[in-house]
Amino acid sequence: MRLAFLVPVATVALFVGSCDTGDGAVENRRGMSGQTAARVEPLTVRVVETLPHDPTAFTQGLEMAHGKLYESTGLPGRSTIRTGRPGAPPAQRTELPEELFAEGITVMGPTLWQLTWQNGVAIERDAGTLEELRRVPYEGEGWGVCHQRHRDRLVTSDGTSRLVFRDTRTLEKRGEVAVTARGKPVGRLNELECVGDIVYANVWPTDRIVRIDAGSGEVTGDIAVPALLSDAERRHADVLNGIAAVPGTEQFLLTGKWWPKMFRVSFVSAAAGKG
Ligand SMILES: [Ca+2]
Repeated sequence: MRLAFLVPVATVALFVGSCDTGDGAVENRRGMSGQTAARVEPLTVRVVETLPHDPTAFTQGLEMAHGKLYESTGLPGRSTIRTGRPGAPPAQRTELPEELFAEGITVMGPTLWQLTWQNGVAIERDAGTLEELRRVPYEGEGWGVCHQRHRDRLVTSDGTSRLVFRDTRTLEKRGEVAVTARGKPVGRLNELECVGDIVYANVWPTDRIVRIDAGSGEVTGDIAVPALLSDAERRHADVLNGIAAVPGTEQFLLTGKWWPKMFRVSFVSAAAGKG
């Protein structure tokens, strides 16, 4: 179901539009729980730099660490882990066994975790050599993962509207939070990025990224990513999926599955983006 899912731009626009009140100004209101839902800030992206990206990479995980970009790609027989300078051909690259469908990644200092979609395992690797160190059983589907270093836990997604917190060594579940925007569940959370207590999540299969308060699960920002690829580029590409914070900045790298480009962007208020 996640393969080659091409969404016409108009469909995406309708999907995103249905999540908003129309004019971008979202009022507080009571959610299904009866509690006052938090305000959701409408955001867009400002492109700072356009970089090349491997159009054969079915991007499932993207993260910067050790001054390098780490990327995980999926599909059976085509799954890889690669690292290098952003925009340059990978300096290192490792293929996964044909039966594994790779998903999200996160770097934890000297090691990294790479999830698999439905193979029931997560792979721990040496972050320097990308060599596989061990496999750990993983219950359910693996989609996105990121590391909240200051809380010593992993945050994972599984295509639902929940984020699961896990032990950084065993991957055992330690808790979870339901993700809601204005009191309503936000499902299909995919690639993740941890920035302090904020978790950014791509919403599959849309051009939407949500900014989530990981403590409450409330969406505090809704990023409607505009069409970054030309119509011709988009015809050969799949969905937006890949968000990596650029350390020391407030910028992010964004790309997608089979996208020929990657973009260094800032998230800005949707009102400012129109100016
Ligand atoms: Ca990421």
